[in-house]
Parts: sequence; structure tokens; C-alpha cells
Amino acid sequence: MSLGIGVIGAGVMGADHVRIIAGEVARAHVVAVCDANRARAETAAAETGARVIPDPFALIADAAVEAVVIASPDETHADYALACIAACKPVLCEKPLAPTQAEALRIVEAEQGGGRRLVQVGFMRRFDPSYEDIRARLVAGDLGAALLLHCVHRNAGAPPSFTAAMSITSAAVHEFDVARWLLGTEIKNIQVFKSGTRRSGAMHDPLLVLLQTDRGPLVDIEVFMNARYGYDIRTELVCERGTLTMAPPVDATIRRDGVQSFPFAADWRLRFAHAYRRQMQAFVDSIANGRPVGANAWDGLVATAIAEAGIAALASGRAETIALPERPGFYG
Ligand code: ISE
Repeated sequence: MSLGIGVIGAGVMGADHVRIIAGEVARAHVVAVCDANRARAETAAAETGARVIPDPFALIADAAVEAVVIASPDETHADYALACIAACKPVLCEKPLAPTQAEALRIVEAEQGGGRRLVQVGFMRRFDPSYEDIRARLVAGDLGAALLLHCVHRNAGAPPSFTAAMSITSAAVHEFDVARWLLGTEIKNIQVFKSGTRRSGAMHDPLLVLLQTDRGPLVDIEVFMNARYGYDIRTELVCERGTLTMAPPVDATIRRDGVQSFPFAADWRLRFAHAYRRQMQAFVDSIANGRPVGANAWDGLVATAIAEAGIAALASGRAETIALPERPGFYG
């Protein structure tokens, strides 16, 4: 049996998901693709033999579409996720689940109302072997309790239209999810410090973000969108009896002319290639075995809530509290 997947959005991430499903995932195939730009949808579909269905809601309703991947612009995610829930079709939604907590709550409520877990949010780092290893070693307990989590999130470059708020909603949001998942705790408040460099009216780069957690460990995050030299994600977890540091994700180091070096990935698709593939395989398998995996709709809501508070903190310069509704028992 092979699961028929419809992919909404054929831009950078959507086209990558199509390629991954078609070439790297077992027991699934792409049946339909849609994109506001028809030519882009056709290019992605042509590589897999899938149909182009121009209307995303028609794609969700199509009988051959058994599960959906949402990789369209952020502001469209909530409407498509709600339509998937209404059609009772499992959905892997790229982050953010929704741009606002209010919209994310509608998804959480709709999913609960239907009584079945259908939504997985594309926080792919939960499927990255290096994060999995750090988490497993923390859970094993030999190093004692976690005290501090240091995160570095550097992109080679961001488009000129990028804003500091987007550094939070698009980049730091991964660290918010990682922090909750690794530390097994909620985030109480967030403070954002701007560096002196201002590239345009709405861009401050880098940012330094501080999170206080319910259980005590502190989290600091450097978000640097124009680091120039490559895509560089680093994590160090400081515990009571030692530290856990993410090793550089390289296949080989180079020694030449008295220098040892290794190349950086150009962007997240290369750095997290294994994670994206494993995430998609886990999504497909979870539908077959009825055991949902990865970040759920509640995790998506919380990440959005932290990002919203982060935008407020960017403006106020103060620590902003993260206000959440009570966690529904539905999400365990
Ligand atoms: C991008 O949108 C992503 O989702 C990547 O995972 C992240 O690392 C990058 O900073 C974002 O711009």
C-alpha cells in the first residue's frame, strides 16, 4: 500500500517535499500538487507524475489525496489545516502552524472536536539525529539536570525584505520548539536584545533572545540572518555534571596546507536533509500505524505564542510573559 499525498505549495520547501516523497520515502507517493504559480506546480508535478490541482481546497477534497503537506505561504496555513481536519485527512504543516495564537487555537479546537489527532507540524529538528542524541543523553540522566541551553542560529543571508520580526517567527521559532522538546519544560517569558547593526528600518541583525523556563534552565539564542559564511546551527546543553555539544554535521574534514576545515551547508535543506526525510517517513508511518509523531497542533500553538510574545519583546525591550490557554488533555 502506498499513501497518496497532496502537496500545497511548490516553492522552495514544497518542491523539496515533493522530491523527498517521490525519491526518499517508502510507502508514499505524490498524487497532486498545487501552487498559486501554476508553472511552478507543473514543474514539481512533472517530476513525479502527479496531477496539478490548482485550487488547494479541491486538492484537499480530492478522493486520491489521502494526506496533505502544507508548504504554502505562512498566512495560508491555518485555513488549509482547518480544511484538512474537516475532511478528516492527516496533514503535515510547515511551521508556523498559524501566524497568530488565535488562529492556532482554532486548529487545536477543531482537531479536538473531531476527536482524532491529524496535525503534525514541520518542526523537523525533532527528527535530526544530533538533536535526538542530545535529548536521549539528557533523558538518560547521567549528566544531571539541564542548567543552560545555548543556541546559535545563523543563516548565510536573508532577503533585503527580511525583518527582525521575521527573524523570530521564521528562524528563532525552531529554537523555541527545540528548547521545549529538549528540556521538557514550558517557556515562561522572552526577552529580545537588538545588536547595534541595523540593516534597514525593520531589520536588526543579529538578535539575542533569552528565554526563562518553568523548570529553571535558561535558554539563550543568537539569531543572525546574514552571517555570510554559511548556514550554521549550534547547540550546547550545560548540565549539572557535564555538557552536551552538537557535533558539526560533516561527512569529512579537510586537512590542507596546514589547516583543518570543513564545509558548511548553504541552507537548512542541506543541513537538515536527514531530518526532513525522516520527518516525512515518520509522518507516513504514523498514518499507517495510527500513532502520531513529531510536534502536534498544541506544540504549533505554543511556538506561535512564544513568537508573538517575542515580537512584543522586540518592541518593548522588556521580558514578555507567554500567556497560554490550559493545555488540553487531548494532547497528552
Ligand atoms: C527558514 O525559514 C527555516 O525554516 C529554516 O529552518 C531556518 O533555519 C531559517 O532560519 C529560516 O529562514
